[in-house]
Amino acid sequence: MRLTTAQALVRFLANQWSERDGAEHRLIAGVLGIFGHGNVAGIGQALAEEGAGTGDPLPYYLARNEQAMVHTAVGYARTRRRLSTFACTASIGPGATNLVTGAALATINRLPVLLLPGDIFATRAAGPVLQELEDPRSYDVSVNDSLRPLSRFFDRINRPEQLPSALLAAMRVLTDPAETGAVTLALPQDVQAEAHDWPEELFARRVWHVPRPVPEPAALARAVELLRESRRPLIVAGGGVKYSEAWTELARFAENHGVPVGETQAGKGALPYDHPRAVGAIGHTGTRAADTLAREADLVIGVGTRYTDFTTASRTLFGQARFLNVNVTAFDAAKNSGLMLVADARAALRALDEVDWRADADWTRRATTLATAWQAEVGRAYAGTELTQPVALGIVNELAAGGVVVNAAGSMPGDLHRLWRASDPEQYHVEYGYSCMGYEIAGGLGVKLGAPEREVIVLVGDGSYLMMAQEIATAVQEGVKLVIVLVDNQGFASIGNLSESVGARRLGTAYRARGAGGELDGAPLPLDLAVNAASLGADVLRADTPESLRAALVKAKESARTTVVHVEPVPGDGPGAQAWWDVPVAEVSALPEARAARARYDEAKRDQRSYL
Ligand SMILES: Cc1ncc(C[n+]2csc(CCOP(=O)(O)OP(=O)(O)O)c2C)c(N)n1
Ligand SMILES: [Mg+2]
Repeated sequence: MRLTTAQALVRFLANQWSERDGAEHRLIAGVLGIFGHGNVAGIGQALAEEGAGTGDPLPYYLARNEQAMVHTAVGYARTRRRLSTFACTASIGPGATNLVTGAALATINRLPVLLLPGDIFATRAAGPVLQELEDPRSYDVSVNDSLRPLSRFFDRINRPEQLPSALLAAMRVLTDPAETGAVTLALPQDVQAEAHDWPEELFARRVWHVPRPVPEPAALARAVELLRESRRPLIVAGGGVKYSEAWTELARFAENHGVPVGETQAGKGALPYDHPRAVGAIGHTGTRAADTLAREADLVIGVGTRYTDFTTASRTLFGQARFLNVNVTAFDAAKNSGLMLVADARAALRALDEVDWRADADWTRRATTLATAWQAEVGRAYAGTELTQPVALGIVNELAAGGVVVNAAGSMPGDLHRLWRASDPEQYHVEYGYSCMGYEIAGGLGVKLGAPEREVIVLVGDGSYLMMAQEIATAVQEGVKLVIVLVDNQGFASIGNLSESVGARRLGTAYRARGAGGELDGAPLPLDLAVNAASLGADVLRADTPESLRAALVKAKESARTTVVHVEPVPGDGPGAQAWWDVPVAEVSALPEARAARARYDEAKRDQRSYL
């Protein structure tokens, strides 16, 4: 079959399916893109020829920023439990390098995305091409090589003949739960347009079976032994529980064996907040219940977690525990010198559930008491007559039943992790692997594309909004409705507080004009982000009291259009961090507050463990 390389690529992608538990899904749901000379005549032409409307196998979505389109693909892939994703086509040069942050985010979060940056001439016939970065040491380098360390598979298609094997490898990695992440096929613009005779079989319908690896019997036997020795076990539920859709097995295991369950950001909602074994968020942004138990536990059963410093409170939690790590990747299962149970979360929890063993009844009871006390604290933080951030989150929480809340960076992820009452496993979507400012709206668009039946409520700080709000235009273009709650506190509340705590005097963390003395401490900037949102095509409502926020959210939910609710919260915090986070402080300084911060730091650092 004689087609261009780009036409063959598009036709191949339209015929790829994933399968797990007997259900098939389109592996590539569509193509997000921005055209330029590196892709318009290749992929652009191919999509136009194959048909790229919503009724076609590969609908095309015009995005506003290449980084944002990776966020959209990630939001979609996470919502679809990694069984389906988008391809992202970018032009040469800046279009391609704009993918970099998105690629890192996808790989860190173990979420599949297919990146298709245009690349410089394979023939080198007309180099240097517009936007080409030349490396004097080699012509075999382009800016796309910056995607190599961020991609779980990277290939450059310098000849059409290379395409089939590259495509098969790309699909394998996208659908492998242990390997998945960003997958990049760099596409020289001349090769995209080049014709070739392809074997018909390349375009056959192909189904990629997503495995559920079972635990190896010997490893399972070792795990059972470890369980039997434990009296005070604690589960850390991570994103792997959700990707595996293992929440029923998690609940059953926790119930049958009396094991309390703490949750990471990616795992939050694995159990409903009021499940008798749920103790809520764990780690630096954890609940007092989970963090207290973490300090006393004799066994931590990590399920699908990669144990970031937020989860371990920079290795100051779990001081008395041994680790049993259920993970589909050996890399994560081996962390903290844990006993490795390399397996799918659902398969492993089913196997472990067979064991005749229970936690001490006192331990299980104590977990319940602590969790109940924490819920009372959440109730107090959510109640209030003034519109503080926790009160605003409480109102969103109350009105988000059956929906999804989306967030990523700033002061809200911590508050959400500690406070949010997740009623079902789909409800909580906080990107905290990369905690990337700007993920919120673009990622929320992907969430909504993945779960159109759900109300998607995006929470975004003003800092994040200013970094990447433009996908509101894409949502409007697609008639995809988002409710966006823009929490405007005129700067970086999170980093402002962090700055103060490390002796950095809040430098450069508030949105202020340069003042008379030459510092960034002048008048507040005259920004009106509500007007900005309206200019992108959203409906806009403003709220400054709990009542007006509730009314605005009700109205936004009733509307069919993307609506931004602009909130300026009054100062007021909920419960703060219950465990430490290691952010190194200046060892010498002339500033007294920095010296005091260093003294506090040295003190806290003593609790850090090696987990060897
Ligand atoms: C792309 C990116 N740059 C920088 C950071 C570091 N950072 C984390 S939170 C934050 C401020 C966020 O401000 P805003 O969205 O207004 O949230 P707030 O802290 O005010 O709640 C910054 C700069 C980041 N997470 N992502
Ligand atoms: Mg802010």
